[in-house]
Amino acid sequence: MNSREKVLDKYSSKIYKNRKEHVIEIENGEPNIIAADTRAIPGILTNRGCCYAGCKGVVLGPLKDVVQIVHGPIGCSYYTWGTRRHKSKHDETTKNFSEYCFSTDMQETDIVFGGEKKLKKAIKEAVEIFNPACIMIASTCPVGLIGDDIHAVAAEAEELYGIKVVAFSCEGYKGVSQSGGHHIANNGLMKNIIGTGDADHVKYSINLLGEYNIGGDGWEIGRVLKRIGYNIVSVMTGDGSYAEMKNAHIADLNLVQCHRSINYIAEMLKTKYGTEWLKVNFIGLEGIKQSLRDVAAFFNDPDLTAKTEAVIADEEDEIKVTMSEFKTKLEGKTAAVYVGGSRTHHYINLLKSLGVEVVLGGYEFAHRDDYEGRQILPLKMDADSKNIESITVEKDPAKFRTFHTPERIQELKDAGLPIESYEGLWADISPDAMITDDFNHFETEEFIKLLKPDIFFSGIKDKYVVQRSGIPSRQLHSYDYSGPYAGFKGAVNFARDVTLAVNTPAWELVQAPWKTEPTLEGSIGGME
Ligand code: CFM
Ligand code: HCA
Repeated sequence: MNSREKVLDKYSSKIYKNRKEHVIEIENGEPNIIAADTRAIPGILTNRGCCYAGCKGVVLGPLKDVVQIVHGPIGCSYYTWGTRRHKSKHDETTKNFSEYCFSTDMQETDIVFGGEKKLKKAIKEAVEIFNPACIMIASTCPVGLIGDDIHAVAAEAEELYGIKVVAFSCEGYKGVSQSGGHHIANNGLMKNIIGTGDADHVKYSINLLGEYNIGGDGWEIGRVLKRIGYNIVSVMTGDGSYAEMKNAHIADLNLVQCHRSINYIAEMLKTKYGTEWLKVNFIGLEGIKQSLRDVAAFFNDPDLTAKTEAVIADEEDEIKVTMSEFKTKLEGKTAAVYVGGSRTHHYINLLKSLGVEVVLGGYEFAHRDDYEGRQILPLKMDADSKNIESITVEKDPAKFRTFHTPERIQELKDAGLPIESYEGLWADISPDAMITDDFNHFETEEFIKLLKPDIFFSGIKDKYVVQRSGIPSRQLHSYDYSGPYAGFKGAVNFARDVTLAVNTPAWELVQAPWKTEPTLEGSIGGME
């Protein structure tokens, strides 16, 4: 039996039937079909989050000048209070409410008698104390169950206070993971905020989409882009703001880092305002250099192109020696990489450049296109995906503006520019890697025993499970309070943290429980 069969063999036939579609081997780089974006098996200890986490926690959360009121129990509010490390700073013109946690703190009585009154009161209080230009309301599970009309409350408050108030029905139970929440957030931002500003167009202007400034990533990417001469209109949504986002429609080009969470806005901006989008990856030197060159190729201005090459040479020169020193300490190591919906792929080139091979990997909630590439879209919708609203937008004749003619865009696409396209994980993962979609704790432990990676990159939910088996873990969600990891300087931080982790002698002293005690045998998934 190979490793895949050994792990799947422990499942009852019902669970086996489900999981065998999600656990696959890459055979000599051949593209494989994988089951993704389907329901997790109840009780299986998935690492996924919920729809509310994807909407409020991920996409809306970093909008610093917005008072974001969670309508629900305090636990849900607390969960999205700073834990994701999306850093932000205020400036002379933009307020920053990120340090606060706004919640209606629903109690049993609100569930029985309805929570709308409490929500109205919370909005009033927020307006009186903070005077924000925009309030967002995010629902949690009980709100959907009892039927509070948060959209009516938002409309009434907008009228009453003369500010923007937008409600998001992102109850945790909607969809199969946080991915549905990304989509709901994208729809709400597009319908209510993007395009409502009146700023004038500036030269070489871009929006940075799907960059959430975890550990300061967005700041490092922004530093390099500004050095070259680009004007960043808005970042969605890391250190982002309502004030900036209103004007996102004026940019010449959209750069998309995490396509999983924001491809909907990228597509809608193209349809409504004519803005093309380009897939970028600012993680890892190969990724950064390629992305900067692609952006320069899009603008095709000799000065910008020359500046791009000069900045690349200068930034690379600064980190070259340090990176190669770290490489000598990492060369030949193997890694497991399991993150949400796009980072696993984004980090492969950085790890490869340090001589580290990914032998085990996957995503929590990616869709098939994140594994196989965007060309496989559209995918057949199932009942769960149909439950998430998909909106269509129309061309806005007054604001529609294209940077290039359709013929020129076709030429650029033919020349290999990733305009409106992205490759999947298959394009870069090692030809012998083992892949698990919606990985669970059982599979994590089993594959660790079988494949013994030197380091495991994932999140807080399995970090200590991994470390108990004597393998160092680095969190690729929060960066374990380090970072930035993006950009040239970020690559050095990453290489340093990984080198320290892998070469710490303490890990050799940890005895994995299964090395000293018999482990429980049996099948997972109950009786047949
Ligand atoms: Fe995009 Fe993200 Fe990710 Fe994601 Fe996330 Fe995140 Fe992530 Mo945690 S938006 S899909 S929902 S890159 S919060 S910043 S680290 S799981 S891989
Ligand atoms: C989320 C947020 C999360 C969790 C990270 C983790 C993040 O899914 O709600 O499990 O360690 O990046 O903060 O993905």
